[in-house]
Amino acid sequence: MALDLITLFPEMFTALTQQGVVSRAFKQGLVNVQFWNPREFALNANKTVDDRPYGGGPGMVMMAAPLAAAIRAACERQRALGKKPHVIYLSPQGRVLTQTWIADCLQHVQQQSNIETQRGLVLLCGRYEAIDERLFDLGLIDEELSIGDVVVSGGELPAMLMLDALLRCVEGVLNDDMSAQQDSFSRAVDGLLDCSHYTRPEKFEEFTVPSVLLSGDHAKIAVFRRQQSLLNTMRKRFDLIEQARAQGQLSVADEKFLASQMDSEG
Ligand code: 4GY
Repeated sequence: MALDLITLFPEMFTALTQQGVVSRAFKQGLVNVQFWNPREFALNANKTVDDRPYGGGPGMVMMAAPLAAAIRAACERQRALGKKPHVIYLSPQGRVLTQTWIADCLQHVQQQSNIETQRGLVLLCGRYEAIDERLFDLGLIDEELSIGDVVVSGGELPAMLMLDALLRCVEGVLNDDMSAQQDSFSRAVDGLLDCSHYTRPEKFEEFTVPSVLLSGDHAKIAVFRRQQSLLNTMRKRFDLIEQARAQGQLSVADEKFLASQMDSEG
């Protein structure tokens, strides 16, 4: 996988590349990563990358020229690696990131059927108030992506969040390659929340582990976990129940269980 990161703060990414499970993707060389600092593409002696907004108002705007040059250099490297560059700008104005987006993105970057169209990611991390609008006009940005309806001070944390979600889905990155597929929001659980989890001891303070989990009956355990998953989702994120239902992902048994719980919980 080829990755280019355009950022004024490349050191921030050590949180991703040097610690935790996802760092393995970098340490094992599964990701060919290159950082581009817009400052190195600044045209003047002071290495200026920001300026005051036309029309007045607070804050600064990232200048078009250094960013355009950085994006073009990153895309050139991607092409040299045989990838089709896909430039993503992280901003609150983008489409909101979902696990479905991650799964689709993974398909594009790992695509083997037509290697010519295998995507390489170029992530543009903004700072200050905004980037100059003409970067969009030039067609340099393929996709605008948001981590949610919240504003942070730069695109680095959103980019790291996106990369963490993406790279943990890559084969060989997690210890147990099942865990990436089974947790909350993955397609393997039909868009429902995860079930509850327990580990030793069997009794903690006044609470014991549900006995079915100690039974060794794997079919029974699967039913129990599915029901816990439905219950969790019903209580915490009812919108996801409705979404799963609309997509035909709830079985007759699921609906029966939900109806029984709705009766008892009101
Ligand atoms: N939310 N999702 C987000 C953000 C802040 C560009 C500098 C978000 O992705 N990015 O809040 N980014 C950036 C936006 C200018 C501040």
